[in-house]
Amino acid sequence: MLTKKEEIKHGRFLSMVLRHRPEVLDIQLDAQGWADIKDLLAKLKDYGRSISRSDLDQIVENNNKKRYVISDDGKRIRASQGHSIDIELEYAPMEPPEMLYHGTADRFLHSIFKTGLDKRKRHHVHLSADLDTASQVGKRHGNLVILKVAAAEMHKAGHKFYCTPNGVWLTESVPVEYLSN
Ligand code: HQG
Repeated sequence: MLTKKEEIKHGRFLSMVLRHRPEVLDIQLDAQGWADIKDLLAKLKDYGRSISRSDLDQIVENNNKKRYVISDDGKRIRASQGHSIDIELEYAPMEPPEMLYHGTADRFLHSIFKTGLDKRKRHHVHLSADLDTASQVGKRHGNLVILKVAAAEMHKAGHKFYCTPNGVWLTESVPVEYLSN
């Protein structure tokens, strides 16, 4: 069993590898972002960060945002969202709720209300279904501001939305006219 602290430490490293820099461990992700678990565990060992399969299951299960999923056959793992590398998560488009929220920092507002929300380094703009989550996300950046996104209206106008297994809503960008605070 890993301690909570070890879980978080290994989880952070896993996020870095599965979302941004698989080359650090010399692992291959497939086109949908999946890594072979046996290979991953072997490469972690070579890297000096050896964990067992049950440690990995513990990290996946206990992760505070359920950031990773294991495939149904138990052989592969991927991050559910948040990638900067070029992979295709292949979520089916879904109808969003009337309103979604985006937590950000006040210093970004000027720019956001000029050009809308864009995905920056990630693949999508991340939106939350509830205010609580949006405030956690936004506080990471500074003085919290929560923006409302008229998601149903955007959807009607043809914008696609995706919902990850851990409940994060994704979309390509949010034009200014759908934003309010
Ligand atoms: C801002 C974490 C200026 C945007 C969280 C945000 C989330 C603009 C920042 C997930 C802008 C990007 C994603 C514009 C967007 N002008 N600033 N036009 N458009 N921005 O971290 O949404 O822990 O890439 O408001 O919990 O904060 O990684 O995105 O403040 O779920 O699993 O640019 O990351 O999850 O920041 O967070 P981020 P985010 P993990």
